[in-house]
Amino acid sequence: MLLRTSLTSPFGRKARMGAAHLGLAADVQPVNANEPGSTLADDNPLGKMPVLILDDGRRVYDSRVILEYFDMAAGGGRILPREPDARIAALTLQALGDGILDAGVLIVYEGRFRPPALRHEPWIEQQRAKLTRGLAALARNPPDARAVTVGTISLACALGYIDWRKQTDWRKDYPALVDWLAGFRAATNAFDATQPPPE
Ligand SMILES: N[C@@H](CCC(=O)N[C@@H](CS)C(=O)NCC(=O)O)C(=O)O
Repeated sequence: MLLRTSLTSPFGRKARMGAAHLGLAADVQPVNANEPGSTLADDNPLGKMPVLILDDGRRVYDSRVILEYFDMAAGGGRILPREPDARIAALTLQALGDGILDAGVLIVYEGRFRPPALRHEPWIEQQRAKLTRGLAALARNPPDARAVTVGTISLACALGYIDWRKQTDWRKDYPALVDWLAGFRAATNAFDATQPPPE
């Protein structure tokens, strides 16, 4: 299988982390998201990474569906619990982690793609508020760090991305999440195995 993603994409990291945790990393070869002569939109009309390209040519996106695919490939019930309450909790946590990431990515894109004269600070603040409200809610009630699920994978990717982009000093503001990440890294080597390369 090919995983079309940059190594710095936090959503791509979700997929890489899932593969690493499930022992599938050797079967999943990351390929550059933006190869010359072929755009991401050839594989995903939304033009977003990651895209998983199966051996039979099928394209699987987005990161949530890729994680579900990996879970099935690894026998099922591994990172996507089968028990209904645990499953909904994991999926809801994933939605929160992904939403924090969406807000963080949109803040970056505001600076990258919008001319300075057109930047709208209140809109950036609105995204930042989603990010900090999300982290604050998680710090008040941290999930079980030992349960490696689509939800905790997404949260770990969100914390790693905010570390990299320095969008908020979450280590100072939310010490419960520092402990949480230490617990998650003790539960799986997938976080350390998927660190993005230095820029
Ligand atoms: N919901 C998607 C989000 C993917 C996403 O936003 N990826 C970013 C890179 S981190 C991207 O490809 N952005 C390009 C764009 O939005 O045009 C997923 O979970 O895979």
